[in-house]
Amino acid sequence: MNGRIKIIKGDITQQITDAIVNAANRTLLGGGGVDGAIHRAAGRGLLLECMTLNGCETGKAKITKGYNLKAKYVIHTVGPVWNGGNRGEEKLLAGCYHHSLNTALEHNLESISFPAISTGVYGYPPEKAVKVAVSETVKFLNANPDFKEVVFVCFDDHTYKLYEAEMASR
Ligand code: AR6
Repeated sequence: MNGRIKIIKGDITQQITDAIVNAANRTLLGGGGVDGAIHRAAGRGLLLECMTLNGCETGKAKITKGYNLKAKYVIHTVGPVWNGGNRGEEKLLAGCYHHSLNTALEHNLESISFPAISTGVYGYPPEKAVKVAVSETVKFLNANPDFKEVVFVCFDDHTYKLYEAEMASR
């Protein structure tokens, strides 16, 4: 991948990529975790724009401006709630990465930061989620050689180590 995938420990609201991805819910009207942090940092303009979007289906993505964030855009995606793994969770999570990356591309963006979608409140096992995240990202970067950078922003050491191990295994 020639250094186009970065894994860092940190806070997604501080990233300076063209877009940051929000692990939202279907209403797109805010919540806890990453969603709460992004809305707090972006300010009320973000909520007002989200109110015009009519929500978002699980596994899909919608884009807004970044308002007070360092990133110019927020791509909101809705991860699946983990229900044991036999309810199409993997395909839906792959859809989150696929649609977020393609939304960035459609808007001529070149860099994007992802949180570990669904691995918090939604309960997706992180060791399974990182495999989906990395595999969709590698597929996308292979198909789009001009896309500059995908950053996986990890909130804790455990998630960070899982991404490192997944990348090392490829
Ligand atoms: N920067 C980076 N990662 C973070 C941050 C941050 N500031 N804060 C938390 N994480 P979650 P989900 C990590 O729960 O599971 C919301 O209420 C966190 O440690 O934010 O997709 C929405 O409105 C975890 O590893 O998202 C939905 O209702 C990961 O980000 C629901 O939660 C995702 O945790 C979505 O749940």
